Order: sequence, then C-alpha cells, then structure tokens
Amino acid sequence: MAEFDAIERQPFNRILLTGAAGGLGQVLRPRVRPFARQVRLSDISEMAPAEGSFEEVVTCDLADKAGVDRLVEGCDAILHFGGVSTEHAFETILGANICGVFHLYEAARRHGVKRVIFASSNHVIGFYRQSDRLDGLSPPRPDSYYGLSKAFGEDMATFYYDRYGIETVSIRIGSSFPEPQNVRMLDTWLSYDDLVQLVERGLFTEQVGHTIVYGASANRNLWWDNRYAAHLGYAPKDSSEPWRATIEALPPLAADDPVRHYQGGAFVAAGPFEG
Ligand code: NAI
Ligand code: 15L
Repeated sequence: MAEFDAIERQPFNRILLTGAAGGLGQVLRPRVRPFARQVRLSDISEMAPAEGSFEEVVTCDLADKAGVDRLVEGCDAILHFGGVSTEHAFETILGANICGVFHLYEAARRHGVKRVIFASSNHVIGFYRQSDRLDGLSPPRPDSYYGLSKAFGEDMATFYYDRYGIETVSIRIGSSFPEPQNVRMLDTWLSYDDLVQLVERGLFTEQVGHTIVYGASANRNLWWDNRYAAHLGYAPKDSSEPWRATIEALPPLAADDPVRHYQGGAFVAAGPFEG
C-alpha cells in the first residue's frame, strides 16, 4: 500500500532477531537493516562475525532463561524466528519452543519491549482439511508437538498483551522457501518478499494488540482469510502459479498421502516418538 510506504516512521533503536542462522533468519538479516539503528542477531549456532557496527551477534540457547534475559536487554523490538522448526519428540520441542517463548516474553516484560513478531506456523491449524476455509478466529487444530508449541506461543502473546500490554503480530507462516516444493505448497507458499512485507507491517502498524495473520502469498487457492488482520494492510505481491506446471508434472502422490488432504501435510502423520 502506497500510504503505508509513505508514512514517516522512526526506526527501532535495536531489534533482536532470534533464529538468525536459520533459513528465514538469513533471509531477514540483511532485510531488517532499514527497520532499526542496530540489529542483534542470535542463534544457538555460531554465526560468522557481524559486519558493520549496526550488527551484533549473541549466541544463546532459548532454553536458558538467564541467557535470554541478557539477550533481550537493550532491545525495543523482537523478531522471534528461533527454535525447533519441524516435528520432533516433545522433550526436544519443550526447551527451545515452549520454555523459550516464555523466557522471551518474560525478558520482554522485564526490559520494556513493546513489539514482538512471532514466527508461528500453519501447523497450529494443520489438522484441518485442505477443503476447510479458516480465518484468524478458527479454533486451533495442531497437527504435531511442534504445532502445539506454536499454539502455546500464540497464547503466550495474548496473555502478555492482556496482562502487560506487549503487542505481538503472530505470523502463521505457510511454507516460506525459495519456491514451492509440492502440490500442497502451491497453496501454502509464502515468498521471501511477502514475508518481509509481513514483518515490516507487523513492526510498524500502530495498535496491533495480538494480531494473528496467515502468511501466504497471493496463491490461486487460498485456504486462509486474513479479515481479522486487515489493519496490517498486508497485500501479497507474489504467487506460486509460475511453479504450477512443474509441480503438477511430478509423479502423483498416493491417494491417501496427507500432503494431499491436510493443511499441515506430512506433519499430521509424524510420530509417535518412543524409545
Ligand atoms: P530453521 O530451522 O532454518 O531456523 C531456526 C533456527 O533456530 C536455527 O538456526 C536453529 O539453530 C535455531 N534454534 C533451534 N533451537 C534453538 C534454541 N534452543 N535456541 C536458540 N536457537 C535455536 O527454520 P526456518 O525455516 O528459518 O524458520 C524460522 C522460524 O519460522 C521457526 O520458528 C519456524 O518454526 C517458523 N516457520 C517457518 C516456516 C517456513 O516455511 N520456513 C513455516 C512456518 C513457521
Ligand atoms: C513449518 O512450520 C516449518 O517450519 C517448515 O519447515 C515447513 O515444514 C512449513 O511449516 C510447511 O508447512 O511447509
């Protein structure tokens, strides 16, 4: 939206980007520079030393409460992209995603952070059928421990807004990769440019409370209605359509493959995790 782009806005003083060494973290790292005077990059993995004085690197495990408290100090906004990003045993998800999101909001409260962008996931609603049409008020149907952890993160965001006034935009990201990889991703794909647009609008839109927005590009079949996030003015520019012919020419999936039936695709069939 032209009006949004034209708004005079103050960049944040220091934005924290968790998960900075990950796939989306590496995409966001150069693209959040205009949003803040300084960017603090963090991950559990080591990263190459930052270039330029506007970047700093702090290695931190999200499961470490005291470490996360130090990590957040001095920041005025957080892009929370760190954590376990696929399905695993509950015990693996627990520290990084469940304790991690609590540590992050508690540190945000202690250090006066007012805005968080939470990388939530379509796996919060992954057990819905692909024929279902959802909006931001549709009840969660997590498809995995991973999806449960993202639902918990969204609830954490609601609680910290209601109790402490910390505002969050939770982006229920579909599939954000350079290109869609299968028939499901023709519907769930989110281009990197559209992801950055969502992050920017999440950071700079006034009064978001806790807003849940679905992160998909302008794909032909949209499962998700963003009417309750209309105040963000998200207007996706990309579409999966240029990849349709290539993907539809791939060998067909089995008739009962969950990738064909469930919004969360293969995640609905992961586990159990025993022994
Ligand atoms: P990724 O797995 O490439 O990146 C996640 C990063 O978090 C990694 O660099 C990892 O080292 C770090 N991490 C893991 N455990 C940690 C811990 N205990 N403490 C600190 N850092 C830890 O995932 P990707 O694709 O970059 O996703 C980023 C975020 O977006 C994740 O939260 C993921 O759940 C979410 N998301 C991504 C989607 C996608 O299509 N790429 C779709 C939906 C959600
Ligand atoms: C996610 O939440 C994952 O982080 C990502 O790796 C993909 O699996 C994506 O969802 C998806 O559903 O395609």
